[in-house]
Amino acid sequence: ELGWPELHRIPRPPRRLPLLGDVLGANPRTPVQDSMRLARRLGPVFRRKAFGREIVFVWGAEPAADLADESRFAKHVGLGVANLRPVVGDGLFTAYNHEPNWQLAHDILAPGFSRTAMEGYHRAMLDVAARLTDTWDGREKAGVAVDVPGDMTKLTLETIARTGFGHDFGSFERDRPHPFVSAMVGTLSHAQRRNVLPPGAAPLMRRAERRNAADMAYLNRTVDTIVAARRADGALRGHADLLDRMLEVAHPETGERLSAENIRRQVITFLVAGHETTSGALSFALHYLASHPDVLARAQREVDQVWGDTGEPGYEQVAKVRYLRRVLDESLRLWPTAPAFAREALHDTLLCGIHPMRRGAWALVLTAMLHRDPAVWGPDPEAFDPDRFAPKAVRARPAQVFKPFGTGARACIGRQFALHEATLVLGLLVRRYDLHPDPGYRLRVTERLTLLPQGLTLRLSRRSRAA
Ligand code: MNH
Repeated sequence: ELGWPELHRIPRPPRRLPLLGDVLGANPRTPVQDSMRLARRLGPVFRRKAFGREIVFVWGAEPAADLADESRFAKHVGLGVANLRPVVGDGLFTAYNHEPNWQLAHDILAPGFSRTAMEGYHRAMLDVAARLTDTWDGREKAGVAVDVPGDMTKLTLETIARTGFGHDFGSFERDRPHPFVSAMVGTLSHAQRRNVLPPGAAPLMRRAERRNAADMAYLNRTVDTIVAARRADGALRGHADLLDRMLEVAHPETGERLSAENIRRQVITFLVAGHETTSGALSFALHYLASHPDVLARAQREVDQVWGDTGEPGYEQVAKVRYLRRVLDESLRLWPTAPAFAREALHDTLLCGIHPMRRGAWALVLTAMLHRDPAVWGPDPEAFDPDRFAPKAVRARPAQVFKPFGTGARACIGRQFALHEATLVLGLLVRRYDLHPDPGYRLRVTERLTLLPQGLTLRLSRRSRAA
């Protein structure tokens, strides 16, 4: 039993063949987009046999708001998240709510995302962005298109590595992704495949499992090197970065510290969680800017005005490009790059007063559809329109309908970090370049637990202003 005593009342797709069930017609590479198609047919609460088992999906604004009630629901660690446990165990993202290392690490690391801490990362973020614009200047001069998701991944990996751990992967000096990225992508895709395949398929996966073990070993080795270098270096940084906090800071009340094993898990967690989703967010935003010249022009006017034509924007100036922030929000509305999160009942309860759930029963919130509920976003939710995030429009909407960073105590700890980094980089890019899409490009979305615009390339031209 799934803990949903009246599951039969929840709509599901019509059965096709007795054996294949709902699996037929589902593409294992695109579980999220397949679920989005089904959502449109089946309504705000539905179920499907998706990942080798029956899952309840929720995307209507009302049931999603209900699941955000922290007195009745909490994060559920399942599916893709649970499949990452062999790599990151009780690291912050994958810890079960009851595991003591969650609260311990949360309390120790949260100050690493305070305003003061963020101000301290600004310089390093500018330096990494300058490596990107150096690279893009070269492409522009050569008249070559840029690989947007590839370059955004380099940028965000270098940013989290540098600001969090004082480490340089040298991504911009490489033609191919750093082996750390390949190993990470390998483990993420593997986790997704394990979701999609029925349990009986395990023997077919033996080679893939071996590969995955090698990828995991590589991730661990990389992290051990980073930690060893910091320990050897010995210089105190005054808790200026995440690694320093992990190694030096004791819990303010209990005096407890993170174990060496847990630090390893946290470093991988932050290197992975800290770059893949932000890279996607930047890539989708660049896609929408390039394909909406009026939006791009307005963002350029704003950045020129608020930051000036040249010079580096200060920390304070980043939050002031309000329109550009709306562009980012609107991109995250349409393609929340962490496309779903799971919620479980803390005790027996009714979802929306009608669907009984037993304690432990869970549902998957399909964020990309929550962000398209016509009852909230109007008759044309597919239209890209940053003005949906103008203050007046936001005030007119109910709470709990925009959830790209999840919800509650287990929501994204890196939210401000991601927003600062992404707004800064988008501002620097639109100030410097006009963006020209490939006229033949149609947005297609790759899924590997996170979302990315597949094969997005752009041509650049330097704007005439000096910037
Ligand atoms: Mn992030 C949790 C989305 C950037 C580190 N992140 C989450 C969750 C979502 C999410 C959704 C909640 C998942 C769940 O409920 O199961 N995160 C994003 C998006 C971006 C992002 C869309 C960028 C855009 N995240 C970042 C960055 C970092 C980071 C940057 C680190 C620097 N995120 C985390 C961690 C968690 C998390 C750590 C787990 C927090 C917890 O459970 O306490």
